[in-house]
Amino acid sequence: MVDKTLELFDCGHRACGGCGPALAARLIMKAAGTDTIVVSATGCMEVFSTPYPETAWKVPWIHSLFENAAAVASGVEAALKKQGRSEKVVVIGGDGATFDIGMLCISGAFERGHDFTYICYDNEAYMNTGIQRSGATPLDAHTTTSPAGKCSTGNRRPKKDMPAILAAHGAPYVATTSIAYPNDLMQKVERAIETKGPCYVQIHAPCPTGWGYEGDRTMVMGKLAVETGLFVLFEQTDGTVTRVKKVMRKPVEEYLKGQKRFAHLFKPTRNEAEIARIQATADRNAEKFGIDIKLKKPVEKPEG
Ligand SMILES: Cc1ncc(C[n+]2csc(CCOP(=O)(O)OP(=O)(O)O)c2C)c(N)n1
Ligand code: SF4
Ligand SMILES: [Mg+2]
Repeated sequence: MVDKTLELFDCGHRACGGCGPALAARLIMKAAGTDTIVVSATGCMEVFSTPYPETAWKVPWIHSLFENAAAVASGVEAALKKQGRSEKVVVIGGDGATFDIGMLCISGAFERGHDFTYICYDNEAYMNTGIQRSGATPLDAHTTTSPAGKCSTGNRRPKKDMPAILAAHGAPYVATTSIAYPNDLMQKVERAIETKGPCYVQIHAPCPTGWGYEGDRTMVMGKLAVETGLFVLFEQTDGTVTRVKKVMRKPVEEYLKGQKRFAHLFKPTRNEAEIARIQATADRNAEKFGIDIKLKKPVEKPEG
């Protein structure tokens, strides 16, 4: 059992106030423990946590390129195996590193069956280089490469289903979680690390700077993504969904209207059609994973 009181991702890093990925790093390390080697892809987390010659990481940590963290981790894992060592390898990459540029290396590593845990902190765009869209950017979000304006309502494509892609590689454990549910996050990271073989955990990690909200609302944003059904928390073992977080669903509007990246859906006029498309995404998620809490109908008493 890992000692979760230890802070292996220390204070003093340079993330923005209210940074979801910074909280993700802290919780990941609480769950992973001291016997861990971290491989970190280029991105916000790597940049804000290791301004040379300082580091916030209290475990061995290696920086890979933007695109090859899974290949570097494969080599580290193979070397540890050869030396008969027991440290666990944890790869951490942003959504750009994971959904887009690192896909080839991730696919290869999962197919070869390396024993590591790949964690994607999903802040839904390339934040470190100025908020460009990625394969994880949701429908209609404004980014600098999917600008909303006269001719566009923002990002035209739905979010890529990365957990399904890695489950299709035969990953023994695939899970989604959120920084807004710290115990859920730590349990899933621990389970992934304990499971032999290549495992995947996707952490929804709101970014106040890229999404356009005040940093003290990060937990609220994380919770609303789950409560609206736009980000489903589930666990999948050997290809079968074994656990989902059920919710009393709220309309997607409650999540969208608090973020500047969706402001064009409400001003100067409400864009009912696009809000309905996003609601339909949440409805499909709810149907697919059965997340809706169904209240029992009150028993009608006979009159008289
Ligand atoms: C081959 C290559 N292309 C582009 C870059 C520039 N680059 C560095 S970080 C980054 C964005 C990272 O996005 P993501 O993985 O989502 O992490 P985030 O910054 O959002 O935390 C980019 C494009 C790079 N370092 N290497
Ligand atoms: S831009 Fe977003 S992800 Fe990057 S440090 Fe700031 S809050 Fe964190
Ligand atoms: Mg990102």
